[in-house]
Amino acid sequence: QYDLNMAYGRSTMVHLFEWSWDDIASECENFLAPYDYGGVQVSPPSEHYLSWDNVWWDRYQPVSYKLDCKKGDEAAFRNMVTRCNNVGVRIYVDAVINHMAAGGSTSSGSSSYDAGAYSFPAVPYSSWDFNVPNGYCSSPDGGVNDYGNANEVRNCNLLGLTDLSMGKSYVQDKIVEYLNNLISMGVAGFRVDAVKHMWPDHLKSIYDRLDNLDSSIFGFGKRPFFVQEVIDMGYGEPITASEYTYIGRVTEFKYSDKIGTVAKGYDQMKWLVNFGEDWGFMSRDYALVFVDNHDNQRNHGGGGNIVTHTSSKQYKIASTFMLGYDYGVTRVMSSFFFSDNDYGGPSNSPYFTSDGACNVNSGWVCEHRWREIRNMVGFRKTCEGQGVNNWWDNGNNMIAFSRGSEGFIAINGDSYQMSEWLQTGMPAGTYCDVISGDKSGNSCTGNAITVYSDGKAYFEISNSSDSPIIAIHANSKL
Ligand code: QV4
Ligand code: CA
Repeated sequence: QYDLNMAYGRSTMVHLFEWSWDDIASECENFLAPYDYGGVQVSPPSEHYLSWDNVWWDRYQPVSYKLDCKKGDEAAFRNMVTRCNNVGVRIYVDAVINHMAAGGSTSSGSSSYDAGAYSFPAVPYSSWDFNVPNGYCSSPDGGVNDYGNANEVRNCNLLGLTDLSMGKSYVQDKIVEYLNNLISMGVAGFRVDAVKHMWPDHLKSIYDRLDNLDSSIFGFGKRPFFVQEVIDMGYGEPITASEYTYIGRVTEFKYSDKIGTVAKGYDQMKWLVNFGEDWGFMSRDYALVFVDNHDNQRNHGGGGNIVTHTSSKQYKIASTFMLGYDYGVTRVMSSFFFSDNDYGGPSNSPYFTSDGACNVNSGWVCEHRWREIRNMVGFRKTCEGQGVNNWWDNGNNMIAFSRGSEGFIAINGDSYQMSEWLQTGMPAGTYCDVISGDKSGNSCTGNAITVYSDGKAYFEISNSSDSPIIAIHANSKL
């Protein structure tokens, strides 16, 4: 299912990576709803192996399907889903269903397990439910080593993680029970983890058996949304993203690599004129796109030219382009600061500065609160359904385009000042540039842009700005 089931006009989700359920509930109410975010991808809620040294990735090693993870228990999870839905913000659960834990003995809840013996009594799963002990994996050491062998990728243990026999109806029953339990609590859909490592027809039978979404929230007959994590960089592996697009959306990792390539200056911005299928990406109807994700921002999977919050100017160029342009479903990454790739993030809640950003001393980056990004989420909502028009570029790294006559954005990625009269396609009037400020009543806390009766406006963007972008839209008209 490809539709996000978001509230009217909303189309962007944010991944609040490693945020606690309580903090997400507050964020929905205080920030996401007022700034037009439509939903949140939350980290895996299932009970998991608990590392002693606070790594983030222990949550990708499930111990059971009880909702008892290190960022909150079931009561907190339910409370979050309800509070977010009440303000029109949807919850998408990161569903780790390909495997169970690789090792360890401590758990985030109270369940015991023995990964070495393929025993997870709290589900319950026993060794009969896994591929390796039953001879379905052909690699000598039971691991996924050869990405050129589709059987091995799907039937062996990814990173030593105990690989479930998803062809078994019992295993499918347990996964269906888990996902339906989440649906009954009001979640809107799923980010499905490690999809390359599962057979498309197994996933289809699971998806087909899921309940409709809660009709009191979503209306009648609504199906859960799926975005499936398949890292397909187009390098010729036998497993491709396209095998999964018939059952749900798929992460377009090439987008992340290419937008980073351009933002870093390794490719000219003028080529973004046809950013999408012409670049070898999947159809926009299936794609979920992002500038970076929790893995590729720390070299855990994917690779490519990735820009992150640590290069703020490049990151803002990439993010504002993504949110301004018309391709795919957009997901904003929200990170914590790290120097060690394994570090699991602050134990304290985020706290904020007077201008609404996260205080860097809190340890949380909160890219989703950066004015340039949050206001482009509003731009995207205003421009929903409008195509890209009035494209202009200087033959190099200055670009501009409109979304119908609802919005216009100009970006200066060159090393000299941009000073241009451009056709915006917008109705005449004075607009607030939502990159340099906010519309407040009838005034603008940033720069005002005048569109004349011929649709033209003057754009002056300094190359030395950390945010070399101007964006105006129908709802920023003064
Ligand atoms: C280690 C060795 C293995 C050995 C194993 C045996 O490296 O060779 O077989 O011990 O015990 C962690 C460690 C990893 C360790 C493993 C098992 O980093 O070194 O293996 O645990 O103990 C996240 C992290 C992983 C982490 C995993 C489980 O990124 O580092 O592994 O959680 O805790 C491919 C896939 C793609 C995947 C990507 C990372 O196609 O699907 O790799 N991405 C998703 C998630 C990702 C998550 C997983 C899948 C696994 O986005 O965050 O991995 O659920 O590209
Ligand atoms: Ca598998």
